[in-house]
Amino acid sequence: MITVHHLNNSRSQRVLWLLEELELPYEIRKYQRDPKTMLAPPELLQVHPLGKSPVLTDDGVTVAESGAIVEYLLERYGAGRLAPQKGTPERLRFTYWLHFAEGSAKCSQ
Ligand SMILES: N[C@@H](CCC(=O)N[C@@H](CS)C(=O)NCC(=O)O)C(=O)O
Repeated sequence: MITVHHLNNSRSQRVLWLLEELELPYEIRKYQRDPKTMLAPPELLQVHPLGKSPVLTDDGVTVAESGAIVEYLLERYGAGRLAPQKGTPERLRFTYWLHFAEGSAKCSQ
């Protein structure tokens, strides 16, 4: 079973969107930011040493970094959906926006 370790108001939302688009079954484990510091709770450190969200666990595999999670899900479950064929201009645009979303686009923390 895919588990999304989801922090409130975070990039983790993008992983949930993708799972919905792919119509995959998954569960959400929720974590709340500290209201003063806005940091993730220490429990997330037990899932991955970065202690940040999103983190995805699936069948004994743990994946952090939203871009890596997107690539993992599309490679394992996409069956050709959503990711254009490698070597095409469309794929380059896909790669650009994938990295933009976790790079230059802003997150609250
Ligand atoms: N590059 C990482 C960034 C992860 C990250 O910074 N997540 C933020 C939420 S958007 C977080 O967990 N913040 C709480 C903290 O740093 O304690 C990714 O794309 O997944």
